[in-house]
Formats: sequence, C-alpha cells, structure tokens
Amino acid sequence: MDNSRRSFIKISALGASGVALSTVAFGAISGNALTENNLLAKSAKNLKRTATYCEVCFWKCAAWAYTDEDNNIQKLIGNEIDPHCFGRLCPRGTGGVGMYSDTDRLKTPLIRVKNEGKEDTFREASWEEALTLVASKMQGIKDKYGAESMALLKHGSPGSHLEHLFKAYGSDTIAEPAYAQCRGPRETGFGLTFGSWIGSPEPTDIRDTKCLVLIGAHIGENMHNSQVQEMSDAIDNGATIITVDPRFSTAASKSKHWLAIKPSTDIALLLSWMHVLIYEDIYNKEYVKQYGFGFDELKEHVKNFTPEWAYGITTIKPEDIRETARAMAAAAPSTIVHPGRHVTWYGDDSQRERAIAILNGLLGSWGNRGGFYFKEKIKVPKFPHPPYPKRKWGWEEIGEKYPFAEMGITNEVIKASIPGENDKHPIKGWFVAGTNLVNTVPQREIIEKAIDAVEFIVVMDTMPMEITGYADVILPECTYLERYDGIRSATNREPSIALRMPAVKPKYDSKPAWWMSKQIGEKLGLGEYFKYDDFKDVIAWQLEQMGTSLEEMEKVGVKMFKRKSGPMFLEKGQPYEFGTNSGKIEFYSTELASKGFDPMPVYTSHDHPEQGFYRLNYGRSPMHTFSRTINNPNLSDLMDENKLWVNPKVARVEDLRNNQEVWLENQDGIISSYSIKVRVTERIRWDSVYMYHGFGHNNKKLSRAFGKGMSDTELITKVTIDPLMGGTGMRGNFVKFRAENPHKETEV
Ligand SMILES: Nc1nc2c(c(=O)[nH]1)N[C@H]1C(S)=C(S)[C@@H](COP(=O)(O)OP(=O)(O)OC[C@H]3O[C@@H](n4cnc5c(=O)[nH]c(N)nc54)[C@H](O)[C@@H]3O)O[C@H]1N2
Ligand SMILES: Nc1nc2c(c(=O)[nH]1)N[C@H]1C(S)=C(S)[C@@H](COP(=O)(O)OP(=O)(O)OC[C@H]3O[C@@H](n4cnc5c(=O)[nH]c(N)nc54)[C@H](O)[C@@H]3O)O[C@H]1N2
Ligand code: SF4
Ligand SMILES: [Mo]
Repeated sequence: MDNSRRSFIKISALGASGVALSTVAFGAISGNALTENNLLAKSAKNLKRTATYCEVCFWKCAAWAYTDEDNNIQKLIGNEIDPHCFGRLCPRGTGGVGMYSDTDRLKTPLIRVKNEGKEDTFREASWEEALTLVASKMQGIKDKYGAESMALLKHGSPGSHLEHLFKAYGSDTIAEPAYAQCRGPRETGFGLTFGSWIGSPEPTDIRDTKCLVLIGAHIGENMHNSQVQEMSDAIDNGATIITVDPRFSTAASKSKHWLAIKPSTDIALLLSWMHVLIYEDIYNKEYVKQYGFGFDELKEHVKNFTPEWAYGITTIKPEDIRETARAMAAAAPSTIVHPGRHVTWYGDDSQRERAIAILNGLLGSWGNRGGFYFKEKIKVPKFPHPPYPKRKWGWEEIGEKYPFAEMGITNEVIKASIPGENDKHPIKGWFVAGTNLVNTVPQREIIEKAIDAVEFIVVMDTMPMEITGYADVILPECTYLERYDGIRSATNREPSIALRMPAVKPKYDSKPAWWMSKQIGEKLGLGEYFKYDDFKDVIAWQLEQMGTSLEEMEKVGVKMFKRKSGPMFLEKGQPYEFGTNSGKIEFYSTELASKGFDPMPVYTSHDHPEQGFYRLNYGRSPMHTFSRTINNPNLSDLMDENKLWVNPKVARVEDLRNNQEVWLENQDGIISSYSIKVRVTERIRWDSVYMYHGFGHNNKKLSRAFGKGMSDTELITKVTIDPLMGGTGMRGNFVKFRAENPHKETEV
C-alpha cells in the first residue's frame, strides 16, 4: 500500500513562475516551470491564457487554459486565487483537454430515421432543421398536453440555460441526478437539524479541523480538490482522521482509526456514538444548552444504544466505538463529522444524515472553527426578461409523496413518463442535457419502459454516450473549453465568482447550450426572453452590476468579495437563530414529528446477502468522473478499466485468482454485459465486492471505453426509496460470480 502523501493528493502543481503571470497574452515566459511540465519549447512562446472553470466534475475549479499560436490548447492550470483549487487541478481537471480533443465527439446534429422492418438509424442534419424539429415537437406537446408534460433532465452547466428556456416555455418539470441519486438526503437531514443546507462546496473547515470523521465519504478517491488539499494540511497538522468504511479506502489509509463497518448499519454506530458522548458526559454542554432543542428527548432515546448493542449490529468493537467517540469529543468543537456527498444508500438516508447532523450538534461543530463555517455566496443578478408564465404543476407535484423533497426527483419524473404510473402528471417528452441517464439512474428496465412510452426525446451532449442512442434528435454541445457559460458563484468562506470564456473556437459543428436555448426559444415565439446576441453580453451586463467588468474578469479569472452576512463562526455569548421551527439545533425534529415521521433517527435492519452472494459496493475512481471521462484520451490512458475488489477469503471459497475475468449475476438474475478482472485484496470486507463506477460502456462509438470494465449501474435493479425526500438507495444489491462467459450461446 502506498502511504506517501504525494500519491494521495496527485494534484498537479505548477511552479510559481507559471501561475504568477498576469497579462492575458504573453511572450516572454522563461519557462523552467513550463518546461518541467512538459510544455514544448515551441509552444512556450506566445501562449495566450483564457479564464475558465472546469467541467470535468462539479467542484468547478477555476483554471487558465493556455493556447499556442496555432490555437492548440497546451495546458490547463489551476487559478491561484481560487478557493476551489488553490492553483492546482486534479488529474481529471488537467486531462480536461481530452474532452476537447476526443475525436469520438458528437460532430453535428443528428436526427433519428425510422427504417421499415429494420433498425432505426441517425442521419446528419443542419442546425436549422434539428432545432426547428425540437421546437415543433415541444410546441406539439404543449398544445396537446400542456408544457408541464415536457421534462428537463439535466446536470452541469448546460442545465441553467435550458432551465431558463423551460421556464419561459411554461414547464418547471425539471430534475437532476445530483439530487435524488446523490446529495438530496444530506440536505434534508442537515436542513431539519440546523435549518441550513450543506450545498456545494461543503462548508467544512477542514484546514483547521482537529478531528475529521468520514463515513462512507472517501475524500482522496473522491477528488474534490480543495477538500483533498485541506485534508492533507490537516493531517500534517496532526488532525485525527476516523474513517468508517467497509473498504480500506485511500482515506482509511491516512486514518488513525479505520472502522470496517458491516454495510448498511451506520445508523446503529451513530446512535451509539451519541450514547457515549451523552452518558460519559463528554458532549459540548455549554453549546447544547445555548443552541440545542430536544436534548432530553435525545438522551432518553439513545439510552439503550450502548456500544455493546451496536457491536452486535455493526461488528465494530465496543472499545473502538468508545475510543473514537472520546477522540471526537477531545477535539470538539474542531471536529467534523463529514456529511458525505453521494449519500443515497439504503433508503433511510435522510435519517442517517440526521444522525450525522445531531452528532455534530452534540460536539458543537456547527458554526465553530475547525467544524462547519457559515458559508456565503454572492448573488448574480438576473438578466432582465419578462416574468415566467404560471405552471399548473411541475416537479413539486410529481414528487408530492415525499414531503421533504426540495428539488425534482429524477426517478419520479422517469416513472411519470410511464402511462398508469402518474396520470395526474403525465410526462410525454424529455429534454436530456449533460446526464447519461441510463448509466446514472438505476433500474434500467424502468428507464427503458419510460423511454419507449414518451413521444419525443432530445439529447444534448458532447459525446455519443449511451443516452444519445435513445434520442430522436441529438444536439452536439461544444465542450466547456469552447464556450461562455454562466458566472460561477459558489458558497465559500468568502464569496467568489469565476469566469468561463472560450479558449478556442468550437470544433466540428458543435454549439454552446446557451445558443441552442436561444434558437429554440425564438422558434417557440419566446424571443423576449432572449434579448441578447451573444451570452457574452449577458455576462458583461451581470459583471457590471456586481461592480466588476468582463475586462477585469478576463485578467483575473476569479474575484473574491468581502463577506456581508456576518462572522464565519458563532460568537461567544451572542444569540443565534437557526432556520428551524424552534430557531435552535433540533435534536428532536418538530418538523418530522408534525409530519408523522420519526423525530429522532431509528436503526432498522436492512437485507444482507444470502449464502453465495456478496453486496455490490461501488465508488469513485480518482482518475475518472462517472461515465463521462472513461473515453477521454488522456484519462483512459491512466485507467482504462475497473477491477473487482474481492477479499482473499472470498477468493479462496469461490476459487478466484488475481486478474481472472468474471461475470456477475445479481439477485434478480441480471447478468453483467461484460466481464471484470478480479483484484484480490484485504482492503474490502468479505461480505462485499467493490468496483469503480462509470465503466462498462456499450456504445461502440466510444472507441476507447467500449466494452472496458463493468457497469455497476446495470446490476442495480433493486432500490429502496427514501420516504422523506424520494432519494434512490442503491446499495442493497447482491451479486454472485460467474466464471464462464454466460453470453457465449448468444454470441454468433
Ligand atoms: N451506479 C451508480 N449510479 C450513480 C452513481 C454511482 O456512484 N453509481 N453516482 C451518482 C451521483 S453521485 C451523481 S452526481 C450522478 C452523476 O450523473 P451524470 O452527471 O449523469 O454522470 P455522467 O455519467 O458523467 O454523465 C454526464 C453526461 O454529460 C455529458 N457531458 C459532459 N460534459 C458536458 C457538457 O459540457 N455539455 C453537455 N451537454 N454534456 C456534457 C457526458 O458526456 C455524459 O453523457 O450519478 C449518480 N448515479
Ligand atoms: N475522482 C472523482 N471524484 C469525484 C467524483 C468522481 O466521479 N470522480 N464524483 C463527485 C461526486 S458528484 C460525488 S457525489 C462524490 C461522491 O463521493 P463520496 O461521497 O465519497 O461517495 P462514493 O464515491 O459513493 O463513496 C463510496 C464509499 O462508501 C463506502 N461504503 C459503501 N457502503 C457503505 C456503508 O454501508 N457504510 C459506510 N460507512 N460506507 C460504505 C464505499 O466503500 C466507498 O469507499 O464524489 C465526487 N468526487
Ligand atoms: S476537482 Fe478536478 S475534475 Fe473537479 S472541477 Fe476540480 S479540477 Fe476539475
Ligand atoms: Mo454526486
């Protein structure tokens, strides 16, 4: 195992001379730093830099794109003053150039052609034809069913442009997988406790923490840039890291305590930690007294949840539970029990997140240095447009079964597309942008049923990903390096904004999402909502309103603003009103009680694999983002397939060797399309197997990714839905090994 910090971080750094350059165009870069970074001597001359922020993942690090005289992008380098990256990009960000240079990219608009008795095909089309078709189909759906029946499923930057188009058109039927397949439950759990969302980036004061607790959050492989760098600093400063993970993750290898929990039992551990803090009298009494609500009820609630009780459930030894609870208390309030990010696991996820929030409340970390800071962001003024028309229904009504849903629930929108599933809110058309839905939302059978049922699907993407294969019209978007996009304004210690402008012209016949949205809008008679020729004009206007300018932002890329909302932390003795019903930190949730849910988290047992089956566990590859980068020429070079982590004990019982190819079959008899190579390792518990998510592409047009590795998504056919907010719990699937190729008979 590699324990060096350098390999842990793997964030590319460029020497100071490279990043301190302050003019947009420059000719005299003496380039030790650049040469060190393999910039060719030729291209070190006359490099031009343009401001951007990365789109390889959603941390949105601000960067400089360096282009040479021939308009080739030579290098992407982090922006020094950016609080998301501190001047360094992660390997995926550096490899972002590959999104631009990938020759497999979508090159021109495509329209589906029906062929009598034969398979459908796509034909190339002009922008005029493709966008006219999209507009006429959207108009048709609006006339026949109402605009509400057209859904927008989106992720990433193109989403905001389309959201504007959709609202102008009359639909608020909008959802993204970053909610119900990712962060939703933690926003509910923390919202109910502290009256505030976590949001992105997380307001965790990692750089000053003395104790960081990671529960199934694997910072390190999860390469969220500034968090990784701050964690590395915290380790240098002697912080105690506690990792709860059935897998020995990179983070676990940096930890003082690794608790190899039995999967799905985290709530039991969290309750017993509360028990120790309260009954050993080591919780933050002053803080709880001043800010807490319902402490007595909580104390009574956790009375019997002793470490001995939890041991029977979690397999974590009572002395380890006590020792780690004491370590958290000793460092408090500079302790962070991290909320995690992809938290849709077992269906009771909002309640698990509530338990994590409560634990932070007992330690006093919310609003204290080394815990959670009060974040702030700056509002980007809206470019003037007429008010949006009123909708009869939208994402809220589609998700009305889930009282704590605060955003569209992707899986509910998909279900509402199947006749008979939600006839009050029928969905008839999809606009999909920047999300490879079939690899992102589990239960492929349901998605395919929905796809069959809807009348029209348009997909906007940069790559011929699987979802494009289901489209009636495909719109090729240019990559983030070729376009203007909305100003990045994110929550942070201090507010900041970042600019994205084109470093190069769009390749092939690709176009930016803002342009497509405007064209479709105009064709729908909504020109009043798009009163600009170029999105650059919108940005320039917004920046002027914010007291800066496009010219300034082109030079600096990122601009910091002063805080206006008050101090970053609670002030001793000062009153503070939390955004909950009681104005306090709710250990006992009044909101949950009033809606008939458990006001305090309860542990319930989940299914465990039967003999011969193993729990399918998955997570992030440090070199990739989901399915989107697997075909990236730079990143596929670093890792072109995933492997299946198998405990040596299991390898013995199942007679498996390192690098042996296996197929997997899940509890519902679904067999993986491709094989995966076995990696025998102690780093995973014997009751589970583990793989990186995003691999196993089945579209031949992805020349590097096709058939490489296995898709976890296709084996996730069973889900448990969070009753509070509708999230998709995906970790209750079990697989067995197939050593022989099960597809042999069908392969001719
Ligand atoms: N099985 C399983 N499912 C998961 C997860 C998991 O770990 N396992 N993780 C979940 C989580 S946490 C999340 S956040 C979601 C993420 O879900 P998605 O965002 O759907 O993830 P990707 O597979 O990367 O799909 C992104 C799509 O956007 C396209 N794209 C990239 N850049 C651009 C662009 O600039 N413009 C346009 N128009 N398109 C672009 C890519 O080519 C790709 O088709 O997945 C969730 N689903
Ligand atoms: N390199 C890279 N970084 C990324 C992304 C990426 O695609 N690539 N995606 C970004 C996004 S959108 C998100 S949401 C985050 C997600 O990052 P994280 O929130 O860290 O989530 P996962 O990647 O799902 O992490 C899964 C971890 O949970 C563990 N686990 C599985 N079951 C259990 C259990 O029952 N209990 C406990 N305690 N642990 C369990 C797994 O072993 C694994 O280590 O990553 C972000 N960062
Ligand atoms: S963390 Fe890496 S991939 Fe994500 S935005 Fe930053 S540089 Fe890009
Ligand atoms: Mo996510």
